[in-house]
Amino acid sequence: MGGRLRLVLGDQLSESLAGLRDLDPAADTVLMAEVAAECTYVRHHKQKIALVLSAMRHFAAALAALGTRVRYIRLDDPDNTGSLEGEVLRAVRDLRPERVVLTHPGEWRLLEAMRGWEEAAGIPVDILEDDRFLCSLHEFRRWSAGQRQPRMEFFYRAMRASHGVLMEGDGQPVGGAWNFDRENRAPLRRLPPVPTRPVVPPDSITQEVMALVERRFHDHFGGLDGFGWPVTRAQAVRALEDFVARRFPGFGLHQDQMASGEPFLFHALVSTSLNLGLLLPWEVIAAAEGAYRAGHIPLAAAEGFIRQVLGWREYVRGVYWSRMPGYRALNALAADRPLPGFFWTGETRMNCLRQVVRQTRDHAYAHHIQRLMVTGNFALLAGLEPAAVNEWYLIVFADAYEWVQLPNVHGMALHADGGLMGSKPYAASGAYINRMSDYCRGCAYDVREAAGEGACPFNSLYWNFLARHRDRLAANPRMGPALRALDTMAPDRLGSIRARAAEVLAGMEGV
Ligand code: FAD
Ligand code: DLZ
Ligand code: SF4
Repeated sequence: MGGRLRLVLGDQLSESLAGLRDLDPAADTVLMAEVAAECTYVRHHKQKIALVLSAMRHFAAALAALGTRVRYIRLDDPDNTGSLEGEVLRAVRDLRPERVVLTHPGEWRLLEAMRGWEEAAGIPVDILEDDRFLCSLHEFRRWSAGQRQPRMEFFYRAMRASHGVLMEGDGQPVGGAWNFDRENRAPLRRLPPVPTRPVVPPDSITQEVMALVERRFHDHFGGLDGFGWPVTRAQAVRALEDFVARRFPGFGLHQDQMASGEPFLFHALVSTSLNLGLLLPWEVIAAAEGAYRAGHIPLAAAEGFIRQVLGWREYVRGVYWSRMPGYRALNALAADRPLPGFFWTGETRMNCLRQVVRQTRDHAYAHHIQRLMVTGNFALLAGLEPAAVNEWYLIVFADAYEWVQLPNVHGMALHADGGLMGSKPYAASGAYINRMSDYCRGCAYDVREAAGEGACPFNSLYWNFLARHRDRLAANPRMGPALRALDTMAPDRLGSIRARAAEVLAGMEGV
């Protein structure tokens, strides 16, 4: 054939993708391949596999409708080799292209594999930069090299200024401050009616994929009932519009809250579409800034949301690519306990964990504070082994890819990087969960108690965590108030709390 073979991965579904630019429809072929290796390198939630494969099929059909030649390999094609490398080599053999064009993948394991493809294929393989982000990896490295500690807040301010987002003409942030987070931390009191989540009814392509997933991956975590993620760009754009119109006004105030039976609250539900490439981050940021400037939402809501997309999302990607592969192996707190079974079953008397695990099983979704302060906080306090916790997070969420999952879990939630990302561990007792949710009201444990059989496990584990890591944490001025509270506790009291923690840890499967 000559021309170029252009591989598009399952999370590279953007028409503007670097690897699709300057495409010659007469000579080039786009390769997209559903392969067992990508569906099973961890045992992804069924909804994640269905989402990726359905979105891939829709994207391939849209490309073909534009006149692009697409070689689409289905999972159940009898000749499917089972791996991306196998499919690239098979296509090179069949089509004899001059070169292979790839766009930088989102996971380190795949980039490592791709580096060997040139030799295996015997033709040049170009790996192009993935420029669907606002900060290139090169820019991130340059920025972080100039920082004593590469903290997100300073990165975010630099991004606001350089991209002119929520800025006044004189170079000052709109509203006179960079951060309005205080206004976004209201405790849960009375919840106003929550607008329903927009569900995209599965079309025939999605239904076919769902049946395939049930057949091939029936023993993977989670269920497919109620699958409603956008699988095309048009659906993703509509879902973003729906968020801006109906849920954005409540986003800021309720951002950190958790409520039984309300898995989605006022959240945007755009991470699956952003991470697949159906939406691009600057579109989402422009929609948020536009809603504020039109007077539709308060500044605190717009700023809080933009900080997540322009700040956190870009920052964690920079951390991932500048620190891998060593990052994943760090274990600063020497955590080594196995993951308890209730992370999969939800069978625990701790109502907060039961609610979050069950909603994750049903929807492949939990919002930020549930991920950080319920499952993440428990894993931190109980000293669960980072590798097992990371794998759980990569499996259970529909939006999980290692570039975004790993820094959030390893760095933010587990503090396994020793404080590179978070200035202090996000360790909290049951009091935090009680303030931000209604979970404790329906719990078998007493959130006011730290010692004794019926005491909330988060409380004893919290004090035990502080005592266990006291020397390390003492070096951190932000831990001062918590450590002072620990130090002024009567020794008997601390002894009975730590005895309760030991009981919880010893019988963790039954807590
Ligand atoms: P909203 O709350 O409405 O936020 C809007 C958008 O901001 C999100 O869609 C997302 O793109 C971005 N965002 C918000 N926080 C972060 C963050 N910390 N890092 C990166 N982007 C952010 N996000 C993922 O996309 N994939 C993951 O695998 C993932 N794992 C996480 C694990 C832990 C322990 C924690 C604390 C956070 C994790 N996040 C992850 C970030 C965040 O929880 C999700 O992006 C968010 O819950 C997705 O739901 P939403 O679209 O309704 O987000
Ligand atoms: C997540 C995923 C799944 C489940 N399946 C495929 C697939 O069959 N083919 C493919 O090209 N990509 C898939 N993906 C997305 C990749 O795993 C993703 O591109 C890498 O993890 C890099 O982010
Ligand atoms: Fe969770 Fe403790 Fe509250 Fe129960 S009492 S819901 S375990 S924080």
